[in-house]
Amino acid sequence: VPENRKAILDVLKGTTPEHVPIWLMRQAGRYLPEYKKLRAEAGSFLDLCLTPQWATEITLQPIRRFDFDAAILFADILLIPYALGQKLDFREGEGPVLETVKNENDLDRLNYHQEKLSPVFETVRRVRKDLPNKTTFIGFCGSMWTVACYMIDGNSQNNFTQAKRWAKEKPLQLQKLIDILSDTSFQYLSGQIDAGAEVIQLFDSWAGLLEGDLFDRWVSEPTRKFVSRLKEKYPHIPVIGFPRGARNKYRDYILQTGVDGLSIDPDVDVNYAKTQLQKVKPLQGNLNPALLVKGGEDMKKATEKILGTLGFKHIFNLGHGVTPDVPLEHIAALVKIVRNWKSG
Ligand code: 1CP
Repeated sequence: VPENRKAILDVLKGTTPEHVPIWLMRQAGRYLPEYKKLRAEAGSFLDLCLTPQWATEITLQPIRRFDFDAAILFADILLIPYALGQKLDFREGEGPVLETVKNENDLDRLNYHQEKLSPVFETVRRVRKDLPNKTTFIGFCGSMWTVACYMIDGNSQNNFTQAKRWAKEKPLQLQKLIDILSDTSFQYLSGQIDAGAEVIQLFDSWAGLLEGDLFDRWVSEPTRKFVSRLKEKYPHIPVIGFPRGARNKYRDYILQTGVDGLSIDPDVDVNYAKTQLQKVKPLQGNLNPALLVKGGEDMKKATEKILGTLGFKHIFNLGHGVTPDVPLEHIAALVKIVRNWKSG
């Protein structure tokens, strides 16, 4: 096997990889003792994201420990609202809190300063230099709808009541915000790609809050436009979309948006995934994060079911992020099962 073949790029480009690749969403973070140590030293999560020395180290920690097929940039989807001038606070044990955007006036006051994010691009350059050749480097941002949710409601505590109200009752106002996010996220991802990101993942964590026409309008359509803009400038960079919780809309999403790969949550039935989604594009994900906590036979069986059904046109991953209570040896066991799997 040539050293510079990247299994993840193979899958996304429609070539059969040497092995089923694996990485885990939120693979950098609080389940790792070496992360917790740096987190305590840094004090603030934002400082951790915006100090290249720290962010580089944290991006590489899970690669050193588990030899995943991809590294994902250590950053956060809320850095865009931060660069737009919204006050952002990460409270210990509580998650992020943003100042809220309430009306057109607040929208007019948003002012994007990409230089606030220049440490992120420096991190990308450093990570790319230090990564093994076989490891793919994934850059990311939040999708427009999901970032809008946080900007409008401030946090996830109230189930994004206001954002859903904007979607139904204030479409012009929401469109204005979506357009701002589309322009700024495009510049931000261009910076990541120019600095060395090889694949982009769009996290649409709250896509599942919308159904039917509202999903089409605020998830699929902005994503389609955004992906086509990225493709025009960077035709060779694969894009993975993750409209978490999209249920029966996953198929519309994969048919309409132009993404190169689709990440699926644990609620998607694996046989449905094979017949209705994987026929269209390669897939990623699906293993329930709770099974990684459990480990043992249950994890093994579920993993082999996914491998046996989705085979080599799949990037192995969880259906959502790693939880902080995961035993490290379960991750090592999972990587081993996936790496050694051969189709029957
Ligand atoms: O592997 C990695 O850790 C990569 C870096 C990464 C990514 C891809 C982080 C670091 N955050 C994200 C994406 C992200 N951030 C999403 C999309 C994916 C998902 O649905 O989980 C979302 C919704 C956020 C917003 C966010 N940031 C939350 C969720 C809050 C909520 O209530 O909705 C939280 C807890 C954060 C903080 C955060 N971001 C990342 C880490 C490691 C942490 C924990 C910070 C800490 O150490 O306290």
